[in-house]
Amino acid sequence: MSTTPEAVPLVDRTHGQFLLREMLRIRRLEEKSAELYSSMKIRGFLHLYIGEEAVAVGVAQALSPADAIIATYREHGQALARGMSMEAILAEMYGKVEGCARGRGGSMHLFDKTLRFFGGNAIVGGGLPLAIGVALADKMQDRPNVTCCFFGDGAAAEGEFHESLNLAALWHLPVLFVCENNQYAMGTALRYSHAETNLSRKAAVYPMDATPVNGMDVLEVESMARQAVERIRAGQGPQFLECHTYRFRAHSMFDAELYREKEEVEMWKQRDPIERLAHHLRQHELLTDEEWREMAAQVEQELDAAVAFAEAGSWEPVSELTRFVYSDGRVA
Ligand SMILES: Cc1ncc(C[n+]2csc(CCOP(=O)(O)OP(=O)(O)O)c2C)c(N)n1
Repeated sequence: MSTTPEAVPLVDRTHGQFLLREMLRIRRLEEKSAELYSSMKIRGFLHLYIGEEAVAVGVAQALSPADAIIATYREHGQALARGMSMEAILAEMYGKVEGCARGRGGSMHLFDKTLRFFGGNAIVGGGLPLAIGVALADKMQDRPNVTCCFFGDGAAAEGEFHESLNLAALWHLPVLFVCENNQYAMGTALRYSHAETNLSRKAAVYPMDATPVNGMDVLEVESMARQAVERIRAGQGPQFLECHTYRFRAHSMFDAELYREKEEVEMWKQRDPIERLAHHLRQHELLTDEEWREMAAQVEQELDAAVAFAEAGSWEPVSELTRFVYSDGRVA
């Protein structure tokens, strides 16, 4: 019997269903966030990750709790995949004290020191130099940790990208660069802002291992991320993954999406990472209809509980308003 990669189940039942559930949790949290935003429960900016779930979930599998993560403003998915609760995320977006940053950061600044999830960053490319600093600290103190930095294709056009990759390669830092190449920086397509649109090739000049990855396939992302992290732990220096992905929704809630054709969006929706994995698991009898329904119902329960938690949360009293504005001088 001939075996093609398609014909071989790449995961066992438990892990396959775990990956599917994780992606579904992100998808539903994001869809609910859009609803809550429209009803003005969530204010400020809101950038949704719908379509890109396989990247966060796949990469999260390769990291240990001691590793650090630095993300962008499109980071709800990474935070959830890292282990932050839906409650803490939603309460943060509501601006409630029970949020992961006491409601002071909001959607773009999810942060949890105990999870070593160091943001959520509103500045395009701003996470890259932070990742270099965290990784340098680990290296100088002989800790075997990896720092994983997520950023978009737009960030790869910033000066910080080049400075950070240069230092990571020069100092042989344990950084996993995860470029989420969804092809657009707000309304600017890659080809209008990058002379070299092959971002892996751009990274490889520093030099470091740079690998293109199908970011719509969670199994491929997990496998590539595991291999890259292994190489970092084996002392082979920084690694770069260019995950080709797509956001199904607009850049943020304020975006008329005039820069791309509906047909293009529809074409990418055919590659939906959740449907793709569900199909794969069904095909290999690793998921029944009953299990799929059960999973969806559990996610819905979790989401309802998180909304209730955020609704019931408290507002910071005005007397606390200037707290944390200046450091009290203690070293954390
Ligand atoms: C330094 C800086 N310049 C410009 C902006 C405005 N801005 C916000 S998001 C964005 C696009 C970034 O695109 P990309 O890095 O590809 O991430 P994506 O939104 O696609 O996830 C821009 C230009 C900003 N926040 N920071």
